[in-house]
Amino acid sequence: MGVDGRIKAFLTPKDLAEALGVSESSLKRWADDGVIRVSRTAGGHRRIALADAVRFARESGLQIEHPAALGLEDVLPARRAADQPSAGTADALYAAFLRDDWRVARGLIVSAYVSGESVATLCDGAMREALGRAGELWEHGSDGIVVEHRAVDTCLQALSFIRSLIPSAPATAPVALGGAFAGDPYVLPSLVAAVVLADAGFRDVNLGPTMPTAALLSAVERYAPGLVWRTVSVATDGDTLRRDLAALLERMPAHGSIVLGGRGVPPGILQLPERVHHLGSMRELAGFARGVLAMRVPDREPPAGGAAS
Ligand code: B12
Repeated sequence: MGVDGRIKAFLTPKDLAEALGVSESSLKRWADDGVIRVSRTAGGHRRIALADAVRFARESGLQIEHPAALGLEDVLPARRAADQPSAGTADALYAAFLRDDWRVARGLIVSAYVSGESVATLCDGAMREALGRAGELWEHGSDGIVVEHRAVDTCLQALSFIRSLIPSAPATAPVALGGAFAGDPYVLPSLVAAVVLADAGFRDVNLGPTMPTAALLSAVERYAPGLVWRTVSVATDGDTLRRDLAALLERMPAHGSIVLGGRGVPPGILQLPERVHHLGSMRELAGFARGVLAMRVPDREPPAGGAAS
């Protein structure tokens, strides 16, 4: 993922205390009180998984002041004055895209997440806006296309890194799987949906861009998902879309839902089958996912073949 090998998968209480600028004794107390999840080494020393440390920072509102203590200095670099989000994260991100300062751009996205912003808000907001501005450059020449492609790659790196910071859902959690409509080359919407759903507590299976109906049906058989997402970023006619959704519904486990979204969904699409929901944003997806999980009676057995994250 372009991140060097110094990132620490497990931290000592001292590392985390230093990163957060708090005392080691406070940190050990929080660990012993169960506020931070810890494991013990064979010798009885406390160890904190990086994902649990980041979750604690997000939930407590404590800032990671010294990322180097976690080995994250490459991902959360010190920002230059011009990159401070005073002018707004979207402006700073767009400026970093323009000069292909991918470290700063990746740092802005990862920092916003680590500081407590949700993946959905980040993607519907700053990331979408900055990409939208980069997307207007292609008409003005080849350099614009270079900026756009580099910006997408930087977002992929940042999202993959954020995904690695999300603790794995338990084997009893339902699977969410999905991908983009056949012929749709856009990679980010499906990845964002996967990260949003992983963050909500699903086991995510992202099948990426241009996913034909037949292949998605095989995946539904294999993973028995509780939720399927379909991203549609290129103009697609309503009848083709409805046929795809009807075929998927036939193979879905009982009570499973399908969510549909993206700029290529025909405006005002009607007559969607029951259990198919057209959502307008990643924030709506996050809310829908939380609702599904809250209503769910937990499985006694993990679904067969569910090999997700
Ligand atoms: C990156 C990009 C590309 C890249 C994609 C690279 C890749 N492999 O992914 C490439 C180079 C392939 C590309 C090609 C083209 N592109 Co283009 N592209 C973009 C750009 C800059 C970003 C798109 C993106 O990934 N955004 C990030 C995602 C996460 O955001 P989003 O798509 O807006 O989705 C949000 C919501 O719709 C929703 N959502 C999306 N999916 C889903 C799914 C679910 C389930 C839910 C709940 C929500 C949801 O949540 C998201 C976050 O808020 C946009 C700019 C823009 N304003 O969108 C132009 C843009 C979409 N492209 C455009 C154009 C014109 C093209 C080309 C025709 C250019 C050309 N002449 O070659 C081709 C067409 C390709 C094709 N086959 O259709 C136009 C479309 C104009 C229009 N009215 O349709 C745009 C708007 C740029 C512009 N202003 O001109 N593009």
